[in-house]
Amino acid sequence: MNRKLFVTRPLMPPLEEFLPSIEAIWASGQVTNGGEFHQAFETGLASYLGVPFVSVCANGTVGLMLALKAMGLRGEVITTPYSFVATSHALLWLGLRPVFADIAADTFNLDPKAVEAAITPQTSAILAVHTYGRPCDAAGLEAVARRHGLKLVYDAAHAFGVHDEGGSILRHGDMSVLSFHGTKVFHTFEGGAVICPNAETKERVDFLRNFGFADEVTVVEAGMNGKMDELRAAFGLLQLKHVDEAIARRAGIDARYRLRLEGRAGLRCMPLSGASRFNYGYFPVFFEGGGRSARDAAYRSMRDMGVMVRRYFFPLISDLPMYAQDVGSAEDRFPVAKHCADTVLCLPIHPEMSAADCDRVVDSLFDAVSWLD
Ligand code: T4K
Repeated sequence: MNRKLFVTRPLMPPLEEFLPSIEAIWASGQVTNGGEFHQAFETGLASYLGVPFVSVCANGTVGLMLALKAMGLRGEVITTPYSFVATSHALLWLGLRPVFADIAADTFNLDPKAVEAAITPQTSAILAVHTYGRPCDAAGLEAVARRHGLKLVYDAAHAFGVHDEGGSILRHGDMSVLSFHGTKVFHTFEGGAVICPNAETKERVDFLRNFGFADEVTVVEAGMNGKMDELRAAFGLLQLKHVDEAIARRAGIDARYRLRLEGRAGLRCMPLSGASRFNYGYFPVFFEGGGRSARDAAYRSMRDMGVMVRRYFFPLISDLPMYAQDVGSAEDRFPVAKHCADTVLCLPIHPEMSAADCDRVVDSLFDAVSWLD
């Protein structure tokens, strides 16, 4: 069989560029708890992202938990069913109740009108996701949050480096959270970051990620161990030097896919994002002709050909038995999200891919859907 083409591959800078950092960590003996690399990574990241206050942490899920905890939320939080399960899990871990609302067809993200309709007296916040890195309708969500006195938190796990006309989309809302998992455009093997609006909030998050210690003898609240160690911080610093080139290569793959796929009957590419700077982290196509059965058949057949496509995000979180809220079917409650979950197929996209790899993916897709012609 042909070499497998994975949906993503981690960006790995030349090893020799990382070795001096490893040597420095060995020499210093400071492996975690806010060492030099940790400080330098937070500073470098804030500057790269164009945001004032960043707290790096163990992973995106922990970042969500830290942000939600720092906001002191209670009761219900409105969120999207069309996401990776970590978005809702973070709420459950904090004893918050996820209440799902539908997404908008043009953004794949929470529809402000649906959010407003889901508000109850128990609602304390909105947890929106910039799915596939596509910016949410920030103005719409902000207006709903303001009208109802709600906090607005963004799960920006996919949104590293994405800008709209006003700058980084991480500036929107009360807080945003990035994931630096190995499958992301920018990664530190595992890792994440909480984007804070001011120094006070960053200090709170920093306490929370270090057991709640304010100093050696003062514990201000029940924090956790959410820290990032020196090796990963050093790797993150190095990644910052390479990520722009990686994003440019991803943009090339995206463009090639579009060239070959646009106009193909039955298939719809995710529309271009409208972001002034995008990161090309995912390349979802939607099986508008044939629906779920056609999508699932293509999923199996492409994987049989070594093209390891994924169905991000199927099933809907609200369809998982542990999240079922027994108030009607997803088709009725979240028709847009349900349609996306049933028809989406994410094609491989990462900086190691060649034009020939890209063509192999498209050929395997056309082969899989030839019966749609
Ligand atoms: N919010 C959102 C919206 C998210 O998407 C995520 C994570 C989070 C929150 C939570 O952030 P973290 O706590 O993870 O920082 C992956 C990732 O594990 C997960 O981080 C990610 N979202 C989610 C969308 O995808 P899987 O189960 O699909 O990963 P896996 O291991 O099947 O990897 C996919 C492919 O990537 C593999 O087939 C090959 C390639 N790969 C993967 C890894 C881990 C490599 O080549 N090397 C690797 O080391 O979940």
